[in-house]
Amino acid sequence: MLEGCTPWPAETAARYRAQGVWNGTDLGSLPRAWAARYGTATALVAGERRISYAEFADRVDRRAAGFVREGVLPGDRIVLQLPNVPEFVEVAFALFRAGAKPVFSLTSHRANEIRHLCALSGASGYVVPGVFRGFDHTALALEMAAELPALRRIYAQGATASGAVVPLESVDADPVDLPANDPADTAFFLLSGGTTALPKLIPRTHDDYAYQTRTVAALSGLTPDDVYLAALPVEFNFTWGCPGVVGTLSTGGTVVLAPDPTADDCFRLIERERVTLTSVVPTVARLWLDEREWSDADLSSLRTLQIGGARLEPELAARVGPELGCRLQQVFGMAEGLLTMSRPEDGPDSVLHTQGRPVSPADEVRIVDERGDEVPAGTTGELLTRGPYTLRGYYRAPEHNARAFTEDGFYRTGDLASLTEDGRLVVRGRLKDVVIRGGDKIAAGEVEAHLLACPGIAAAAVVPVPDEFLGERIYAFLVARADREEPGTGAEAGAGAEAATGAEPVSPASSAAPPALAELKAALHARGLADYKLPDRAEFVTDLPLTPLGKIDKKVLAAAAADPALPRDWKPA
Ligand code: OOB
Repeated sequence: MLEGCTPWPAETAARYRAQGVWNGTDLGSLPRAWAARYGTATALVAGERRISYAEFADRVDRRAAGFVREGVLPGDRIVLQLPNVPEFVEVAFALFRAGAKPVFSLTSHRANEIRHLCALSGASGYVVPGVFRGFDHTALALEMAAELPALRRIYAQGATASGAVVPLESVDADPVDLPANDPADTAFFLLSGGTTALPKLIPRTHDDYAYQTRTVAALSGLTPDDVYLAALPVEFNFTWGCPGVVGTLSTGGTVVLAPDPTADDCFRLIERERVTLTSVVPTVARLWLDEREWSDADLSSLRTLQIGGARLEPELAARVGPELGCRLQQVFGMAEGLLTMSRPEDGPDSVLHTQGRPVSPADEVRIVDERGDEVPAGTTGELLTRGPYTLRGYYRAPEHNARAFTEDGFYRTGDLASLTEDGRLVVRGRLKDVVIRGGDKIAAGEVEAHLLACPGIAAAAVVPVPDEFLGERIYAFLVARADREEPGTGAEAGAGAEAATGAEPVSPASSAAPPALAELKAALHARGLADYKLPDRAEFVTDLPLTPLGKIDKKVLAAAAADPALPRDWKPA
């Protein structure tokens, strides 16, 4: 296994193999195997392009040979940042074929995230979409290559060759013989939604991901007649493999790539391609339901709408069947592994009010109290899990791993949940310090670190605030530096805050009113933070409330964010 990844214990791995849970699949070999079975059937649709299974396998073979010619070696990490285009799928499988490990990045990632992903993974290559939605990814990639000596090649769509930049279209060569991958080895990296200031990388092995996609495809009853719409970004585990792109291709169905999840685009695609299955986050589901009233698109082909990634309100869940005319499947999942889903045979009450059962009989789920003791059904506690497709350690993160896993290998999800008597999961909340904004995960600590680096900020705490459309928005409580005037509170309180946080005294040149939200957003944007992480609201306070242990009391702050009428005169404990 790639150095820096944590294997399953030998006995556990042997058991999964003996049970046929892991069946020795090499993801890089799949396109050829699929082509042999499904040949001329349509594998991928994007706009007017239709790619058959045979063509897809040929393109993967040629690209894999192209990457090898560029010097890509087995074990190399390559950051992959492309939108929902066939090239994403081709490049991912070509890299699997070549034994290289793609690191899936979001197209919204900017310098802050990319620098970290490239540095942490030690990436030797970075695949970018050239200019996408007005942003010049090639220019950013060149900046990164100048900073990071290991980053030797930028593969850019639509670029001309120069220096480190290789046009992605030229990564193409006559197929060569390539060695098979060890199925137990890491195939690619997903990104963690994060709890810490910096995102973590999740190694997914050939065997574990093949098992996940196979299991979910079977559970969803997929057949070669199914048409899956990739409405959310393909690099999201939900879209890539629950059953998503990989599960659909594994069963001979057709994957339709949507440029974005808007109702306009997706309804048109559902009608035109006779889509049977798609997956969205609750925010998108709400947009679709609201748009449905105004649309005369024929959605009758749609059999199942999977909704997951964030809390789904039962009221919204109840609208899916009657208003979209399809079955709702609740999905609770994580890039780290564990997936729970409602099943076709589940009764309406369970589908509306629970997140279903784990997808594999080999999934182990525990709900524990603060002491780590298991709690009875119906009681809320932290969800811990281990199983054949749940990671045993983040990549190159030994210290974090020591906290994120129990001694016996259970992953501490940071989610609060309970189990029903019949083993269904009900997600109740979170322990982890994350904002889930329309399905995007934002680690509070990451935003706080950037806020603290902005001029005029002495202390920062980021909390979620409930929002009708996005589920949650990002709310930042800020303490201005002493030399900044604070509206309505004066400089005295600021001085107290400075003492509390140990902020450096600043030069008189910076004495001014605290920065406005727009100014802060501009400063964070200039620091290279992805836009979806920018605070939606910022409020200046004189102090941050503390728990008896001296930590910032985020419960108090979250309550205050949700209710402007609550007093802000908390005293540090
Ligand atoms: C999915 O994956 P991630 O890695 O972006 O986020 C995982 C976290 C979970 O730990 C939980 O906090 C939250 O997202 N979450 C949900 C949820 N599904 C995920 N919270 C409440 N209700 C749900 N149904 O989000 C993901 C990966 C694969 C499939 C589906 C979602």
